[in-house]
Amino acid sequence: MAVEQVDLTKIKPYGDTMNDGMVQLCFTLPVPCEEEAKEAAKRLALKMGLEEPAVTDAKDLGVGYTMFVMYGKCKHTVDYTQIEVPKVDVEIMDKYGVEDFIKENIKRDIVIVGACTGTDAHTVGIDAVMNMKGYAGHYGLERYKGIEAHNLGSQVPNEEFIAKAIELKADVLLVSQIVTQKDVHIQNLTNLVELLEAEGIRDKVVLVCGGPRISHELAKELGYDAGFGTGTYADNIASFAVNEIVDRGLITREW
Ligand code: B12
Repeated sequence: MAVEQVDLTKIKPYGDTMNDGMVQLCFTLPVPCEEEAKEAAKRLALKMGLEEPAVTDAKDLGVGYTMFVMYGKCKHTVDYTQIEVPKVDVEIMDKYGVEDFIKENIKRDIVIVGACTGTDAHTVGIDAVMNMKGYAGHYGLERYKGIEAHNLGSQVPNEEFIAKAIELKADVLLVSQIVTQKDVHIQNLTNLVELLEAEGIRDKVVLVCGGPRISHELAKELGYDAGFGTGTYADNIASFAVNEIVDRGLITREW
């Protein structure tokens, strides 16, 4: 079978055949589950740019709401060759590489303090990158020689987080934000930067945030040194942090 050539200047979703544009989409409408609701869902999908929209599932949510699963053909394309995404630009080292780097270039233990802050109760993400056992075969920061890692858990108010960072003389602060409803993560992340600035310690720490809706671009916009999304391992964070400590001349702690 001949492999079809992809035109990277005009990519669209692939379902069964190249460029068929097939997508699956899920949304809820605030109307009871009846034929008119299905028709409304189709019209909405058409307005979104889906051709031949089909309702493949409509579930009555019981309180005058209906959830739809739709199929349709996307008529739009994207020029892949024009896409540039800002990413953390550092060579990723594994645990042993980071440990050697610390020994050779920093020559002291570094202190990393992490938490899921604000009202956010999701501990799994910060645990995955910090806990001894790690995540998906990658050990967490607690296991690294040369790193003193403190995981404060979840729902940690920014003030408490900063107080702990000062007490422990942290080199690196890790902030996890999972819930993004009504942009609560933006407000919380911004508030932390303001508080760090008010304490006069923003420039003395490496400040990193992460979570499934965090990108490096967003993190930079909010005043962080780096941001990481899904699929992050301790390796990524540690590689960035130790390089940043050296590049910014933070080897000798100033506080
Ligand atoms: C488990 C879970 C819960 C558990 C959390 C238990 C716990 N101890 O953590 C409980 C039941 C408490 C919960 C509650 C809620 N949840 Co919840 N939850 C989930 C769920 C199913 C899994 C999250 C998870 O553990 N992922 C696994 C980890 C490993 O992935 P991760 O968090 O992305 O972390 C990785 C990266 O993002 C990154 N990373 C994460 N943190 C950091 C930090 C740094 C510094 C760095 C560098 C990297 C990094 O590295 C990690 C490893 O690769 C998700 C849905 C889903 N499937 O993702 C919903 C989800 C996150 N929850 C959601 C919601 C809405 C809620 C509630 C508001 C529901 C409600 N109405 O009550 C509450 C909020 C409570 C609160 N105050 O925070 C939404 C969030 C939507 C949004 N974007 O805002 C999700 C996406 C579900 C959904 N589709 O609606 N939840």
